[in-house]
Amino acid sequence: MRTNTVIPAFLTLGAVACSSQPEKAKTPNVIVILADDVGYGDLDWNGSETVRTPHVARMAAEGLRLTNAHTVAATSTPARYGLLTGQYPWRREGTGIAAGNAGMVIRPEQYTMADMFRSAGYATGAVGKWHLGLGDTTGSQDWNGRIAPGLEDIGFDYSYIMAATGDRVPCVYIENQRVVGLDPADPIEVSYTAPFPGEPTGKDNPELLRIRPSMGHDQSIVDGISRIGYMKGGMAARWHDEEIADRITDKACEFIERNSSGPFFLYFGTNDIHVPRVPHERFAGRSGMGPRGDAILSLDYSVGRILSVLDSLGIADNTLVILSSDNGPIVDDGYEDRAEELLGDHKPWGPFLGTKYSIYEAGTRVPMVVRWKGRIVPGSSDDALFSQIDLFASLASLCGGTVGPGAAPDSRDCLSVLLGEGGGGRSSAVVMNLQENLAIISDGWKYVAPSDDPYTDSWSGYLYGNRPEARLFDLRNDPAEQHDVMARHPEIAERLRRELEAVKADGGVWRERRSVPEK
Ligand code: NG6
Ligand code: CA
Repeated sequence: MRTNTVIPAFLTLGAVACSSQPEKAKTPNVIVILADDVGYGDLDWNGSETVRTPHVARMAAEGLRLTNAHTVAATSTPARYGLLTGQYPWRREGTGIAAGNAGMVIRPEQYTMADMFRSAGYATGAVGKWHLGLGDTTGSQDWNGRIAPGLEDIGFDYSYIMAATGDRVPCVYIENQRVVGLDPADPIEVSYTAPFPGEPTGKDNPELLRIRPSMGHDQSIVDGISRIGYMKGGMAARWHDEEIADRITDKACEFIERNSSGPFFLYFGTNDIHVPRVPHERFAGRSGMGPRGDAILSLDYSVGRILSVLDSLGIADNTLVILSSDNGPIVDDGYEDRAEELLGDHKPWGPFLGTKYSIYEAGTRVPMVVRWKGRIVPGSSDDALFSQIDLFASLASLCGGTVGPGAAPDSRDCLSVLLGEGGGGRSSAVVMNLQENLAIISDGWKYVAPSDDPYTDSWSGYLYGNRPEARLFDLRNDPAEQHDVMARHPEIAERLRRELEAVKADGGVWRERRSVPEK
């Protein structure tokens, strides 16, 4: 149900002006801010009292909250794959959590959201966390030259990225497919199979660490933190964790400034609040919740910078800004950062069960705030079902981009929901957990397909939520998924099971994209 607080007078006036002076509306700039591992309850986007995120709160007050929005997967790579290609990741092999030296998960033959924006004449940029592979095949990248294929080949004119995650090597920034600040006399080597002889690791040299791992994360040491994977060399190019948020936010803002005459599309993946959580000293110790809470403050700062650069350039009323997360929250994700101990009353998962990795709601139900000044009614909200997979077709519809046959096969045009104009949303959405088990959500019901994978992780205790039997949850009356109502509503379960089978049978293969028009 859609709720609007006030309909501002300028919206009505705008409509009158449009009808008396027919003029083709300028298509808006679009910014997608995709935060990392931020849960439904992690931001003050709906009056949270346990965390203060004033910039996010402002964005929500000036825009729309989609309170039933899902990412397509409970981990990063498949969620991002779905968002940028409009294809469910479980249709493709090799879309699971990518190593830092993975080859391109999205193949250059595929038509991406960036291609779609290019087809509409947009300048396109990707800044921040990437985690969708680079180069042709795993391990084949030339980290010391031009890393190709890369983002230019899938529609991005500009890129300034971290190859994978904060906790995976190589720990360097890559601008337009070249490592930034690399000294040719100190080349980079990367391996995910064997350590480099003589190079310290977290496992063998814990005395060199400033943060200790709690699980894994004991390979190469970069900036005093041991990571997943091994790297050698490239000392001058290595990032400092405290500076990541500032660096990538600067680059996002610079892209906006360079392209302020528009139209532009910016995909901004924050590093916050993924592990290792090492926010700048401006935020360290400020949340009272330790580094995880401090990283939320850092994320809020980045959101604020983006909003304020739009204001200062005078383009806020011509820019659609979407803030969401790639997957649900996790408290201990592998470093001893006291996140569990300092959580207090804060509930990263909101009213839902599970965490990142889980088939339960908290795995994929994420915050989503949409702001477009002068177009979206301030302070509005909608609980219509929305999936990030629909951003592709919805934004294409908004911007006049081409979605050719075979492109974005799972994406549906839900623009009216995205803009707070109602319309009901999609009839069902498929979500996936770490083990690639599926659930389908439809009309307030959730059918979880049976799986022999573990219910919990024996090592970490993570609640994956797999069960050998199928289950049905009534999300409207039982949002925390406490009661399996399969026995009470077998006919509803059967309807959803069939719907899931139909989605799986439909659009199973991706086809080559149409030729992408030159800009
Ligand atoms: C896991 C990592 C976790 C995180 C995750 C990917 C360990 C023990 N855990 O394998 O720390 O990096 O992968 O997170 O190594 S994601 O948000 O990018 O999907
Ligand atoms: Ca993530």
